[in-house]
Amino acid sequence: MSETIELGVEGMSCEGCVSSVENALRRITGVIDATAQLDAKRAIVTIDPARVDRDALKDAVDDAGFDVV
Ligand SMILES: [Cu+2]
Repeated sequence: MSETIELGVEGMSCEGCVSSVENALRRITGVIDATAQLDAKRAIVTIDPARVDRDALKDAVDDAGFDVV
């Protein structure tokens, strides 16, 4: 089973930032896929809801240098 969630992400200014956010999210256990969108200032994350600690998503984005809003 999977679920798609949307995170508002502040601070992305180029495609490098987009990749950083995507890579940070994809490393988390239970994340199936992550796509960040520069213009929309968000990340679309497909997760296995039974395995993902949602706080870990926010922490990973924070640690990569961006803010979840
Ligand atoms: Cu950048």
